Amino acid sequence: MENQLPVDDAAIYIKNMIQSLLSVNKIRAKMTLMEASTAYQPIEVVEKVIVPSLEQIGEGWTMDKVSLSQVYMSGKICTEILHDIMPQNHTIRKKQLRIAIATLEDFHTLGKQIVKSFLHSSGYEVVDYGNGRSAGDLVSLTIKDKIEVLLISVLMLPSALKVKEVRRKMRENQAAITIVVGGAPFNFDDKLYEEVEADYAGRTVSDAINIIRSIENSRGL
Ligand code: B12
Repeated sequence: MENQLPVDDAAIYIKNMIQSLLSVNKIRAKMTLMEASTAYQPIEVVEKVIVPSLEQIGEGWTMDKVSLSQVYMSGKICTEILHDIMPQNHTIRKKQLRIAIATLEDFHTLGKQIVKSFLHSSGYEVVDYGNGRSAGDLVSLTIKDKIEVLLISVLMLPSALKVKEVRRKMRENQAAITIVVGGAPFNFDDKLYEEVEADYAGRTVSDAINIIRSIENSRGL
């Protein structure tokens, strides 16, 4: 009888993805994601392959095993090939909240791009305020555009702490906008979102979608 060990597909895809990204091989990275797409739903490809691969590359960088240019190219390649795994069909919901997304004093853009793309494919229109925005900018834009839910993506702790400034400026302007945060600092510390006075924190794309649905439900939409 053959004695085959169960193969952990995700681990194989991650290994291939990391090798492709570190050798700046966009075609191989794309092929790895396409292969993973035959086994997983698009959201799972993100959570089980893209995010862990980049996390390991980030760890490699902190241990001096990976250069910053490799980190940069890895993020760039993932951003470029993301489109290929995204579901293309979507219908725009008729009644919906006015939602915006941005990175706050932070230029890690991929998480924001992914959350926006998946919300879009779930039928939500999301205004994109771009990257590296200041607290003041975000507050004036959300007030001007009558935004009801502001999604903030940050990957660095100093940026995460700036969310408190967004809340303070909103309060000064009597703006009752729901703030949803996500990104590594909030995953490391599950009380941080309360400290910075956000309303919700999500760890994944699925969390982002579920949070929006629950805000909609609470408002009878
Ligand atoms: C790629 C990368 C870069 C690229 C970014 C390219 C780009 N266009 O995005 C480049 C090279 C530019 C870069 C630069 C820097 N980086 Co960098 N980078 C990374 C790395 C390796 C991957 C990040 C990533 O794209 N992950 C994949 C995405 C999909 O995951 P994600 O953003 O977490 O998003 C998921 C969830 O968090 C969630 N989510 C995200 N946002 C939101 C929002 C909401 C509302 C919700 C609900 C959910 C949600 O959904 C997403 C999908 O699951 C991380 C390592 C890591 N552990 O994350 C380091 C990392 C974030 N970088 C780090 C650092 C220090 C830097 C630099 C300061 C380095 C330097 N000396 O210059 C600069 C700072 C740049 C700046 N001012 O913003 C540190 C941060 C440490 C800290 N705690 O502060 C990390 C953790 C690396 C490390 N291990 O030390 N980086």
